[in-house]
Amino acid sequence: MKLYYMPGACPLATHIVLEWIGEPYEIQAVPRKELKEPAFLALNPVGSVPVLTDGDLVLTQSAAILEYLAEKHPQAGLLPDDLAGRAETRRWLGFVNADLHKAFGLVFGKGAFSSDAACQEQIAAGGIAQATKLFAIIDKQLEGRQWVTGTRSIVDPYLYTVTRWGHAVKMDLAGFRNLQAFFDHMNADPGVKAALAAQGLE
Ligand SMILES: N[C@@H](CCC(=O)N[C@@H](CS)C(=O)NCC(=O)O)C(=O)O
Repeated sequence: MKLYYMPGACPLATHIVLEWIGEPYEIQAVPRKELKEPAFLALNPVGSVPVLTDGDLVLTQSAAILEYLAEKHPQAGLLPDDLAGRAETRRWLGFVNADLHKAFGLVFGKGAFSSDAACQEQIAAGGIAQATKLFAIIDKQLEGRQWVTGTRSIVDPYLYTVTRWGHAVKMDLAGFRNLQAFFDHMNADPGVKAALAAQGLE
């Protein structure tokens, strides 16, 4: 199994899950400029990471990759056995992948929407405002819970990754006590530490 990634970007979620699973895997950093070159586009025509290969299987899209890994390695307990538990996990995975991650797309990808600097700043500010609203919702969900759904799942590494972005862009997250406690315990997790170290992050 091989994970293609850029340091600190969304494949960090998959990387942490691979650590939690504990089976052998390889990682391959992809320089940003190579994402749009033919060799990488043959793996993912969108030109983005993550890509996970497993034998002949070439998988893209974080949600699909995370669910694939959880289903391939049920012993890791990262996707519940029961229907309602799986639905709840997918609900929060969708929230982080399709809502929170997308809000940060406006911040990191503001240049794709306008060439005007003032307009770009407005787009980024809109992304931060949206991310703040969404962090408030997940902070409430984390009240009394160590993990987003109550038990450790594929959602947690993804929320951790996106929360790192919030800190990286200097969002004021101090008011989100539960999110901060979640972030602190994830930072202390051996699998998280191993993935960060392998990506050259602190
Ligand atoms: N929908 C995709 C989004 C992947 C994505 O946004 N990847 C970013 C890194 S977090 C990327 O590769 N950006 C580089 C680019 O699009 O040029 C997923 O869920 O995996």
